[in-house]
Amino acid sequence: MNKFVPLLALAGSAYATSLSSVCTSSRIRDALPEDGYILGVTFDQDSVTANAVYNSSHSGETFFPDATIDFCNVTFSYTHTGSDQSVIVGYYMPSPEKFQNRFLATGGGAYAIQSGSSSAPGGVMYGAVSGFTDGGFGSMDNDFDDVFLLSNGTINWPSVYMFGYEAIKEMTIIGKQFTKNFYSVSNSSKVYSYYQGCSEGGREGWSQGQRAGEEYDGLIIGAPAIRYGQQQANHLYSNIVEKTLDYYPPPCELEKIVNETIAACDPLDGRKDGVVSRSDLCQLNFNMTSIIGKSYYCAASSSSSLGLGFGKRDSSTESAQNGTVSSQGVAVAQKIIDGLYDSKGRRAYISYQMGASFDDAATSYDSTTGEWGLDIAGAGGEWVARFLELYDEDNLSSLEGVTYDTLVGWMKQGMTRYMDSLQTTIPDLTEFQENGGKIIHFHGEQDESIPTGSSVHYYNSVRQTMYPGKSYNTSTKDLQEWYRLFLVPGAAHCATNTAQPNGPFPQTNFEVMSRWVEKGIVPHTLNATILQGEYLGDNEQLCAWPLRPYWTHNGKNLTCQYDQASIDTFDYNFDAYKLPLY
Ligand SMILES: *[C@@H]1O[C@H](CO)[C@@H](O)[C@H](O)[C@H]1NC(C)=O
Ligand SMILES: *[C@@H]1O[C@H](CO)[C@@H](O)[C@H](O)[C@H]1NC(C)=O
Ligand SMILES: *[C@@H]1O[C@H](CO)[C@@H](O)[C@H](O)[C@H]1NC(C)=O
Ligand SMILES: *[C@@H]1O[C@H](CO)[C@@H](O)[C@H](O)[C@H]1NC(C)=O
Ligand SMILES: *[C@@H]1O[C@H](CO)[C@@H](O)[C@H](O)[C@H]1NC(C)=O
Ligand SMILES: *[C@@H]1O[C@H](CO)[C@@H](O)[C@H](O)[C@H]1NC(C)=O
Ligand SMILES: *[C@@H]1O[C@H](CO)[C@@H](O)[C@H](O)[C@H]1NC(C)=O
Ligand SMILES: *[C@@H]1O[C@H](CO)[C@@H](O)[C@H](O)[C@H]1NC(C)=O
Ligand SMILES: *[C@@H]1O[C@H](CO)[C@@H](O)[C@H](O)[C@H]1NC(C)=O
Ligand SMILES: *[C@@H]1O[C@H](CO)[C@@H](O)[C@H](O)[C@H]1NC(C)=O
Ligand SMILES: *[C@@H]1O[C@H](CO)[C@@H](O)[C@H](O)[C@H]1NC(C)=O
Ligand SMILES: [Ca+2]
Repeated sequence: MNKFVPLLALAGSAYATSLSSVCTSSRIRDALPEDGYILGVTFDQDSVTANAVYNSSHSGETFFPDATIDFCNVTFSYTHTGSDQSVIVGYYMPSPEKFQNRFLATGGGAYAIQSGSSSAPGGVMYGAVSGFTDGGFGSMDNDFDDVFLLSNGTINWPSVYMFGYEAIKEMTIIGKQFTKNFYSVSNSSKVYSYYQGCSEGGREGWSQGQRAGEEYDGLIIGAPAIRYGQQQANHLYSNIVEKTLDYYPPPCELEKIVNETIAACDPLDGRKDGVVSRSDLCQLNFNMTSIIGKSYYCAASSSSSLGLGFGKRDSSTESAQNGTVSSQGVAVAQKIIDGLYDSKGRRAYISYQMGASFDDAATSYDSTTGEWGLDIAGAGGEWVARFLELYDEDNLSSLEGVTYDTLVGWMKQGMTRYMDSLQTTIPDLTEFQENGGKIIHFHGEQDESIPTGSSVHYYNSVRQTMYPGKSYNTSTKDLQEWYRLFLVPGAAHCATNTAQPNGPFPQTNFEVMSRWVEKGIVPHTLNATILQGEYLGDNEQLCAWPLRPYWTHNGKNLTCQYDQASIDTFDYNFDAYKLPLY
């Protein structure tokens, strides 16, 4: 063995040389696909940038394990004939020695179409070229909502379709050929093609599965912001509940309701670990009215939160809150959990699972009156003001006159206007499936921004559309051959949950997916890791829907059980619409 040591050492320095020698703009220009490789697309040779990046360290990430990586950072732009909008794409290229014939497309969050610098490392560390795009929005710093209106009343429709699905599709088609050229992979050799993203990034993943099925071998989709017309407006539902019931709970009261719900429902899954792994059993067995009268206290604090998703607040300062949970507070919480019905009692949408935090319901304190009042959730407010009413505004100024029926109307308007761009619920994935593609779809069971049931409902829509006439169990079995859904116990929106720190998170999805696609190793359960708290680093497996987790032997033994009553709590009849809501 000894004689190989110098060779390995040599390889180490030769390796650094090889990355810098290939990471040049002239080599990048030579590797660009030819103009017209996609009809109407012309590359701007002068736009090419390339720089080698060494020892780039990433730790504490949710979607990939810790890693230190080297890569060639490439950007270039292209135009569509007849349009002067140039589109910038970015690719992180692993050094040739580390390249594993893989390409990974990545997406964004909220109204950002990309989160390249935080998502792309998750491919590079597995030997994949990782790509992202600015969508043609002017720069990587511009989001979709910055360019959506040409002026009040005038929609920039090309930006809608680019955000909807087109930009990522082009970035992938270009990126796959560019990858082959860059590493001199013969055209007949396979470069495995993947997508990974969460929230808006999850919606973008579905946009690809639904409309570019032949381009991908594997899609890793987290908590997707699909059913966009409903999803975005739904951020206003909690505020409309407060307004309708005329009660604006102090945030501490809602936090207490959440804490008590977690405490009561934690053991229902057979393991007392502070994690509500069975929000379905919580819904079936726990009545929040039992919280009425419990005292709460929160010290004065200043807080700020930012996230991948929607519905997060700006920083704020809150005074100390001290009181007892009121019947009105519980009524607001219960009505939020119930989800949106119109005035005729027909279901229009769904809500978060019990135990999730009530972010959309946050109220604001008026120091002159000493009372808590309405604080319109920005994500919902912007959706209605900008994308429905077409004003260049970030928010609604009031909810005056707004009822549950108004909200249903907004949902219908959004769904109809953006049915072929943003709605992203086409349930026929035949092309993707026939191409041999695999899907890992996951969703935090305590997501506070995109209802967990939204993913379950789409899974069922695909099952019923792809396997009509087959029984529930048979169609589920057939679907699971290539598309598997995993609910993540206790997890928040595309993130771990500080209120339930012992919950697992599926951090190694790329590894699991590449083993499924390239080696046929089926993820019967999904690999996950506890990423905080006293069990940090512990491994845990997640059950594949419709099986539900349950612990036996004093919480030591995980079983994935079939429980009809639990499954039924995730079954929705959206009878407020005449059209099917997929
Ligand atoms: C990267 O880190 C390794 C180990 O710390 C070091 O030997 C190497 O010189 C670094 N490379 C560069 C280009 O900084
Ligand atoms: C990659 O290149 C772009 C364009 O030059 C630059 O803005 C970005 O900071 C670079 N990223 C890294 C990690 O070097
Ligand atoms: C767009 O509409 C908003 C809200 O009415 C108004 O404040 C703004 O001045 C308008 N912008 C332009 C360019 O007319
Ligand atoms: C590979 O395919 C691309 C796109 O069709 C083409 O431009 C290129 O010439 C091909 N390369 C080889 C070596 O055949
Ligand atoms: C809720 O529980 C958390 C611990 O998870 C604690 O920090 C917080 O103070 C509790 N809030 C209330 C209102 O009791
Ligand atoms: C909870 O209990 C209250 C009071 O007993 C009752 O009115 C209500 O219907 C119950 N709610 C549910 C969801 O069972
Ligand atoms: C909260 O209010 C109750 C009753 O008004 C009082 O007894 C208690 O000391 C207060 N707690 C704090 C921490 O202020
Ligand atoms: C949206 O506007 C309303 C009414 O002015 C306000 O209460 C709320 O704080 C605003 N939300 C954001 C995120 O700016
Ligand atoms: C469906 O499969 C589950 C086990 O996965 C079984 O418990 C259940 O009885 C089956 N249902 C029917 C209708 O066969
Ligand atoms: C599963 O996760 C553990 C950490 O919890 C990790 O060490 C292991 O490599 C992962 N396995 C796969 C196949 O990704
Ligand atoms: C866990 O369950 C399996 C069968 O499901 C059994 O073989 C194993 O012994 C159990 N482990 C413990 C610790 O009881
Ligand atoms: Ca538990």
